[in-house]
Amino acid sequence: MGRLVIVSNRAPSIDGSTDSGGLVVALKDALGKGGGLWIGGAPEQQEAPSDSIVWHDRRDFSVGLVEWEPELYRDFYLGYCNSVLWPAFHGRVDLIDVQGRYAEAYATVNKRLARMIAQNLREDDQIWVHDYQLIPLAQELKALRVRNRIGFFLHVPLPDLHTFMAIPDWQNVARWFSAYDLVGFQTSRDLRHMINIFQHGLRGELRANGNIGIDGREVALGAFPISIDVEGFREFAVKGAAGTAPAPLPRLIGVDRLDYSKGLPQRLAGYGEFLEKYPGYRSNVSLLQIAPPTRNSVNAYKAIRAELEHLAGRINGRFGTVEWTPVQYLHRALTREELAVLFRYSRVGLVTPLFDGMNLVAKEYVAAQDEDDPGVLILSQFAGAAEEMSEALIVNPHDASDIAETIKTALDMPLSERIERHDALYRKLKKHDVTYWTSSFLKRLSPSPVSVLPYHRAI
Ligand code: ADQ
Repeated sequence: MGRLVIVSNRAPSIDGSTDSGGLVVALKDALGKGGGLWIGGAPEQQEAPSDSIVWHDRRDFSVGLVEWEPELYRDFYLGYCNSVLWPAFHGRVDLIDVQGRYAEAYATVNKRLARMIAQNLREDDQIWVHDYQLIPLAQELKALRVRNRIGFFLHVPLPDLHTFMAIPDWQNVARWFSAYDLVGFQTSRDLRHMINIFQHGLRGELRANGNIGIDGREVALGAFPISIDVEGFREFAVKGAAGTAPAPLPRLIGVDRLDYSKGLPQRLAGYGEFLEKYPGYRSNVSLLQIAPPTRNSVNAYKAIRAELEHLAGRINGRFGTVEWTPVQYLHRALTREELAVLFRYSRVGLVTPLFDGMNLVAKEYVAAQDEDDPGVLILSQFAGAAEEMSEALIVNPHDASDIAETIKTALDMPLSERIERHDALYRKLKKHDVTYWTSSFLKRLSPSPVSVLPYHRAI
């Protein structure tokens, strides 16, 4: 069997120091077999950008770092990726910012990256490309006559056809997807959207086996819901809680990157309505919202931060007392160990995105609970996680009254029902952890067919 070659916008650490995140843990085993490679952007500028990969050999696999000129990277990452594709894929077409140089930078980065990757491939390597920053990579690799199997996984949601059509040159974007051998999505919702986009945009023909025929070749498609390292995260929670005191009041917790797709203002509005409607809970419950900033220089992100701070201040001003602060708001990242304990000691997990590929916080919250006294997960119907986690309390994140009533239901829920719901959620989670995700994707990607054409190393 050939090597596994992972390609993502960001590479993992070259010394393994930040491996505790699910993806690296999950892929380590597959990468370890036969000297796998993980190619991605350097975490910070180290050397002058060049058109070759700088290799670092870890014990388990090799990390290949690439660097870009800062201006090019800005137009690629903050520009096309996060001011065109991210808003479009999250249904916020009003936030799409179309600038010619953004699309150019996106094309340039993917083309140059393909050239660098091609120089390092062996004939039987399998390539697994991750996420919306790198959609054109297969097309670019194939243009260099790379014949390896190439799979793609989209971590974010894929919108419906009409939303997708708001992307300038959307048929071209659809064509990039069609160059892969396998395209994986978080949910069957996204998978249906892809089929529809292929059928209407590229005259794709759905085959009996679920694949799509486009331009004389077949693309395999599938839903592969991503998950977490359930055991690892649970262990953090159990160990951490042993040396930490529980929260003084029943606590609601929200943990999200500060992003407009996460529904944070709507969540606070729901919590405000809950306190308004049920005064008996005032001084008897608290909300901890942890939201580290991302993509600070994009205007839409500055706006969401200002809005959230304003809303939290308003709720605290309206309901707070000298002894009690209704909303505690932390604007920074915490370690996974710290998060796990906070989840375990929170009676309610609030996960209410307006649109989300999966949402790993929902899974982390469930994994961290004490099975004898578990908290309750409130989950948006628009998070990919809602497809699997039906025993959570499912809400419409746009409806403040729904959120308010559901918070009350969660806080009042008897222990027996909490245990029953948690048990069902946890059992599914344990079975479908991140290792299951990796292996089911890779199983679909292999077996790599014997190359029909002789392999040419691209120069
Ligand atoms: P994200 O949009 O980043 O990921 P999510 O799935 O919730 O969303 O993952 C966030 C991760 O960051 C979680 O592991 C969470 O614990 C961590 N995190 C959040 N706030 C933190 C904080 N303050 N301190 C430390 N850690 C924090 C994208 C897609 C999702 C998809 C994932 C994985 O948008 O829909 O689920 O990729 O495919």
